[in-house]
Amino acid sequence: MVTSTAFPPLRAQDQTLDPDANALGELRRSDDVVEAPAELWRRMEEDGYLYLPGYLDREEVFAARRDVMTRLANEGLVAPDTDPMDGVPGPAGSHRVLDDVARASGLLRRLLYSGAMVRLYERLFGEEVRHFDFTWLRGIRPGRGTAPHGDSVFMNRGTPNLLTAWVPLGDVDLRLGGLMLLERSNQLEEFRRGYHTRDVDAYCENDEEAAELATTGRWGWNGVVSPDPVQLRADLGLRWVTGEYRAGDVVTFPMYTLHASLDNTSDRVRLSCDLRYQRASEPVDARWVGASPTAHGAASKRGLIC
Ligand SMILES: O=C(O)CCC(=O)C(=O)O
Repeated sequence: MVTSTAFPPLRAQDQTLDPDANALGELRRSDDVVEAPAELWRRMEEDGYLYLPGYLDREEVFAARRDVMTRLANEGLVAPDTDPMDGVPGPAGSHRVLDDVARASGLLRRLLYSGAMVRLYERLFGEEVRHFDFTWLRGIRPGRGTAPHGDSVFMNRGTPNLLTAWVPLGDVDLRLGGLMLLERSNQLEEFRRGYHTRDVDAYCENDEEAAELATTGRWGWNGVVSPDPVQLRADLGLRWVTGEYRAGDVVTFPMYTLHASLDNTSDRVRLSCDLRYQRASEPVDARWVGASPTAHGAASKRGLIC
């Protein structure tokens, strides 16, 4: 076995990732071609993602981090009597997505939705762009990271040409645990025809739980492609790719790339956000736009005859 020497043992969903060089690798950087959209698209299609280290201004990222962490300290998600920049976990154990905090932070909104970020997506799409108004701001406490999934199943009611940006709000080392992607999984045709056509907010009208699924925010299915990142990778014969991220890095990928995150094996909160850009001229998934997006709430549920 040729072991990937770049990494110590890495954990995801409480499992140790296979360290074989055919199973685990480092992200390919594309900061060298960031001004060249044709080459960016070629790599995005080939690898399933673009990794742009140092794309954003580090000081602007840290300013947004301080603002957000201070707000999290007020909520008890970060320990109140510590330097909020350290991200020491507080007494509130919630894992909720912090869209309301993102909305309240002008510094974060400016970082994500103006300047260099907008320029990146205008360059990629070659025309005017828009973003979802919902921001998946995450304060991941020590423990499991995010389970493997594609973004399609959460946001496939608009254009298929949707891009996610994953932005670490601070340096995210391998213990804090950042994004991992299944390289080339965007190319899996059988997933396009199956998994990626599903919708976490759809339910079968003849399901015995239909009334509950229609009227509450409860999900019939959580969108996870597999709870087991080791088996999933082995079944597909692809590689997980990941790395140590620094404030200023951006990873962007289509909604067909399967991804997850490493477990947080540190004693700190990992702060990051994921957000979405698309062409302004293309249809948008109504769940994620407006002053109060309906998100996965009752108003977003769709009954199907199945
Ligand atoms: O940051 C994470 O843990 C998950 C990120 C993610 O799922 C995404 O960017 O779509």
